[in-house]
Amino acid sequence: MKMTFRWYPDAHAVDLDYIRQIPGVTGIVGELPKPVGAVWPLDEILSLKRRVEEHGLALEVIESVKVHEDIKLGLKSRDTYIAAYIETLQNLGKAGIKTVCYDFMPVFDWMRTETARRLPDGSTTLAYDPETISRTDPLQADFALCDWEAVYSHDELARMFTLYEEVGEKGLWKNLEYFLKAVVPEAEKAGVRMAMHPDDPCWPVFGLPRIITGEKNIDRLLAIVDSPFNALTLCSGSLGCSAENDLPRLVYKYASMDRIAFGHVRNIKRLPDGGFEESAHFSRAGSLDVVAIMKAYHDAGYQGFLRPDHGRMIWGERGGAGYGLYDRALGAMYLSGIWETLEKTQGIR
Ligand code: DNO
Repeated sequence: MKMTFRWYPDAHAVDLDYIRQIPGVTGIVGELPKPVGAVWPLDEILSLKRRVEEHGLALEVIESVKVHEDIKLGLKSRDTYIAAYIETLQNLGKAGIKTVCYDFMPVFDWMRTETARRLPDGSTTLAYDPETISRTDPLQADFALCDWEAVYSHDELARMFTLYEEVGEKGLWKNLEYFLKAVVPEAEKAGVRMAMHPDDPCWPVFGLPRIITGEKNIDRLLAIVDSPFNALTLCSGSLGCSAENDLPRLVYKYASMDRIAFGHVRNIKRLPDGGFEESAHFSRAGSLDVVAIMKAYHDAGYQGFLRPDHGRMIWGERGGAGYGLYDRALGAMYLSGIWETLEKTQGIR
């Protein structure tokens, strides 16, 4: 297992030198702030890599290369965007990047209704309230409610909602298959593992289809192209929104098959109304058994990348929702501590 940390090169950027001071973290999960669908030029990738390396860290994973909506919708223009995607993967491969995280969620990426819910200990966290979602019209929404980039105009959004109605779940699977069959063989040649991030939360939101939601569908995804280059970013918090997803079992199953290239490990607290809030990584703080999840990675002999996931805002820190330094650093230490314990107590009775 190689411990990494997500870093955004933007206004909320956490200082790379601070990340380097977190024991056990050696790698950065980075990205270029490019418009969706644009080719990432090799020189810009190389300069990002250099910037990270100048701080004593390695650029290990790219999170993420977003998939253009026309690909997910299966529009004619998709072939142009697929060609651009492949070119980006080739450039990443040339720069020595081995893993790319991506997702196939229509329109929105991860969705929350609050970015600063106060917890009893005074920290604030991200939360999802199903009632807020059910009374929100996404076309009229106050987008501050949702943590996604409001990159679309009202008219574009309305158009996409209509198109997705026609596409439905069935069409989305077909479009995913088309994408993977075109991209995975090229990713393989470029030496880059495609690591699909599950839908977050793992159910349809605002009536838009979502398909990477649990074991049956993950099996189906992996069968589309049966290759270690068609792999997963196994995100415990996203799949953990549903109690039906038994995380330690899923981690063990897919890691043993060598189909996890990247792991996001965090905890969430499922609430009785079907919503959830993001808790500290510590098992007792939420609904997931983080020790059992780490043990599953360990017992399956996991060699890939792992990162702590969203953090709460603690100690008065201000920063990008879920992506401050302090609580994620605590998460990294907690995960590394569990890992070290697993390593050192192997065989000890
Ligand atoms: C949220 C992240 C996601 C992830 C994308 C991958 O915190 O895990 O935004 O990066 O879904 O494309």
